Amino acid sequence: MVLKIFALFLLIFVQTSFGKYEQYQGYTVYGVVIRNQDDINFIQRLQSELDLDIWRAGMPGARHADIMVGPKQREMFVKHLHAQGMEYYIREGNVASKIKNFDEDLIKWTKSRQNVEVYNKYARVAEIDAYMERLAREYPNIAKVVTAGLSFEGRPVKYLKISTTNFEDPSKPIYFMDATMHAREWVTTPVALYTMHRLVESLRDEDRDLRDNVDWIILPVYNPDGYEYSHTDERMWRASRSFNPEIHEECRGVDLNRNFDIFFMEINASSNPCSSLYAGPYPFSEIENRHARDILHSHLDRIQIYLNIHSYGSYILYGFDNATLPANVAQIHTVGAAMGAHIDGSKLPNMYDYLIGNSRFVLYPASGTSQDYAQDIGVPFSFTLELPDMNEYGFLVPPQYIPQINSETWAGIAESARLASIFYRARR
Ligand SMILES: *[C@@H]1O[C@H](CO)[C@@H](O)[C@H](O)[C@H]1NC(C)=O
Ligand SMILES: CC(=O)N[C@H]1CO[C@H](CO)[C@@H](O)[C@@H]1O
Repeated sequence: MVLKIFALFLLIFVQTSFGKYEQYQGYTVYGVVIRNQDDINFIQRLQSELDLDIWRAGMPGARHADIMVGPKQREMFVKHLHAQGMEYYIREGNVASKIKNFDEDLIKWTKSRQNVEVYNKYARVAEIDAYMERLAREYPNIAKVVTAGLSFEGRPVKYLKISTTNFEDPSKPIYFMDATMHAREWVTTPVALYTMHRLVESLRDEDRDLRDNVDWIILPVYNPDGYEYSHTDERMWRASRSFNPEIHEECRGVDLNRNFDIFFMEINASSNPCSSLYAGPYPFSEIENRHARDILHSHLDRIQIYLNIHSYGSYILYGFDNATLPANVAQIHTVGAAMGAHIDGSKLPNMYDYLIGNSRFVLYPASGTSQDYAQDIGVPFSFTLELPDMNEYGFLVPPQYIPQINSETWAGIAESARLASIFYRARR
């Protein structure tokens, strides 16, 4: 009997772990050389036609596109590329084994080390929340945990407020950053946690101005449902996990970065509930986005920078996606370029330089993004930050690189906070 139950457990275990990789069996990641804007538009059209998963959009002369293609779409995909005369190569022959290797290496790495700090690994939501609670307990005069509300599946969405003056000094600008809006972009959360660490636990003398003169709102896991799901079930999950059987009986989730109330569904988002770019039934249908909207609006008079952290591609992007530049674009570009230069100044050799510019022209047009929404409602500096993939790992950045990405990105964040503070004081 006991043996039977054990065998059953084993069977279930084998089946679920098998299934976890099986869903990516036969999936390939293609590198595609992007020559010009026509190529970008062409890829965008292919994406909606074949429902491709674009990992990186690419940029003429600077970045190839990375596109994940399923076994059923492969033939059509390659045929279209040939017809367009585009050059391509296979970047990842088998996504299933790539993810399996990543998981196995991660387990080995975790076992071989003890007490890895929460900001130096891919921690789960419970451990991340516990870290913020600990900071608030140990540093009650500067750190406070706030629960914005619940996620669709009922997880608390928590963020940390950092202030030496209890958020009561109007002469200070607020820096609002969030991470892991897209579930699979795991490497973004450590950057948010490391920022807390540097400001609260391990402040250096040269950074004292950042804690004394700026208030911080740091939301490390924007989309906890999707993030947990990408750990347990589907590593390449991107969207939220909301479910409405009246819209679709099976497909779940909305692309949170297409669901804000700006240019909603105007520019190349999807109305197909099964697409990973589904914009949702209406703007702000997603509760996680309503939380971020509430944070933005309740501190709008003082939020000077909004930083929406993604992975990957090494880009710093700003609005608007309708091809109109914000009125203060010169200042925005100055801050973005300084951030990029500071990151570049501390990155590893042979890594891409950051590219800085308007999101539509540098990357691709998208509607309903939080970056555009924040800019439009009056946040002076609203950026999308795309972290590096260390040149070849895509979303599967090995944890060994987390400390490097944390420290180089912190250099950029610190600089952007300083510059934005100067502009904030000048505005008053
Ligand atoms: C683009 O959007 C911005 C922000 O809402 C707006 O100010 C601008 O007029 C729009 N441009 C066009 C061409 O519609
Ligand atoms: C820039 C871009 O890709 N635009 C596309 C958006 O979708 C329409 C309709 O599918 C295309 O015609 C555009 O080329």
